[in-house]
Amino acid sequence: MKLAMIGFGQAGGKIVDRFLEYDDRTNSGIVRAAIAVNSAKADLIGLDNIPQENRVLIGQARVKGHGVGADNELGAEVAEEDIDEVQNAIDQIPTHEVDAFLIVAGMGGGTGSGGAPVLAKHLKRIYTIPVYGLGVLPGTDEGGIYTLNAARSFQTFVREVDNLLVFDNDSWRQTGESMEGGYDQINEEIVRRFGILFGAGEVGDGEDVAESVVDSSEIINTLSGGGVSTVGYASEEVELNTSGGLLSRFTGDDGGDDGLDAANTTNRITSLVRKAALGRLTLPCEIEGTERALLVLSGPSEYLNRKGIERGRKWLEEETGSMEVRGGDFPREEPEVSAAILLSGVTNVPRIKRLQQVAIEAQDNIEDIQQESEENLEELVEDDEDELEPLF
Ligand SMILES: Nc1nc2c(ncn2[C@@H]2O[C@H](COP(=O)(O)OP(=O)(O)OP(=O)(O)O)[C@@H](O)[C@H]2O)c(=O)[nH]1
Ligand SMILES: [Mg+2]
Repeated sequence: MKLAMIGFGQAGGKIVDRFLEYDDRTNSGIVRAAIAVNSAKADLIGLDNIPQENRVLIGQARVKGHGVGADNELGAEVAEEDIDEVQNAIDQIPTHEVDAFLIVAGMGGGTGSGGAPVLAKHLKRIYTIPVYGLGVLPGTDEGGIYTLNAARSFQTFVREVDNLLVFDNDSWRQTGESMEGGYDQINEEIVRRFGILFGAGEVGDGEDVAESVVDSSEIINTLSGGGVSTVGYASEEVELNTSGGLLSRFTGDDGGDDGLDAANTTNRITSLVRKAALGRLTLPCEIEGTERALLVLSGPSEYLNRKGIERGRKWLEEETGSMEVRGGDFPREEPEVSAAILLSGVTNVPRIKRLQQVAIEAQDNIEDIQQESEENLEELVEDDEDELEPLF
């Protein structure tokens, strides 16, 4: 499906920037337009792929391009004050060609955390197409203010969007690696998972269009009804053979008449589906109790058989207890077969329960935290005296 992506704050901007690169590399055609919004000028300048005219600096009058220093109330205020500037950028994109908006933001900082829900509310009022969020939760070691920001923003964001897709940095931290270095890998994981999912509804004309291909309406229906979503993923390599067909390195198949053994293909698909659902999710949770799910099997069409997808789908119905599990394929000439599973409306999420607890407890020591964030802001404005190249 075609998305208008808006990255809010630093994490959001970097991830949308990365989606553009993924789109180019894989020809997936999911990013119809990309916009970055930030209160920090340096973060906007640091982006690689988002067009200059789609980079919107907000809050200039208040924070002079220095960011809001993890104060998400200030983030929300500057977003409200400058919403027209964001809308001006959106006015330049062909929204009639877009299936949905996707607002991407880190929930732990100030700009994205405060601003993303404000933008979601604004877009919902103006447009009829769905507005989805992709919210990134901070690592638990980032400190109290980040956790508190996430706890508060999460509640607002999930209420304002049609569905909130979540990625939890905390469960993706690489041991022994700095978070900054780790972000590169994490962002790659984010774009791969969500890219395959949204890309499934975007099979081009010349491509192999089977009956069971997933289309955008199935993605939209799975996301409709709201709540929080998480994505599971697993893949297996397959080898290209010299005659242009493909051979599996698992089956050892010699490429007889139809190339592959159907029973073997079915078994491989069902085990991939299990791996995807029971392995690490973008937001770890119990899959039982999920309201709706979508299974996307992608890879060369000779590896995708309907029986395998059907079995995987049934298995997901049993595991989740959901009566609404969709499934289909996404033919792609890549040397791998992958299963991506969207679990929408998940109910049993330990991380979110903890965040809600934090939000409640924080009412008690709110003043300390406000103090901390004011100091952060002062520091930021003080040490950034050297002028940056003007961007606008
Ligand atoms: N996955 C991922 N998470 C990131 C990245 N950069 C930052 N984060 C996370 O996002 C949170 C918010 O950070 P930023 O996006 O820098 O904050 P901001 O929205 O720019 O807000 P301010 O800097 O306070 O104005 C952090 O606490 C991190 O958890 C990134 O590149 N990838
Ligand atoms: Mg920032």
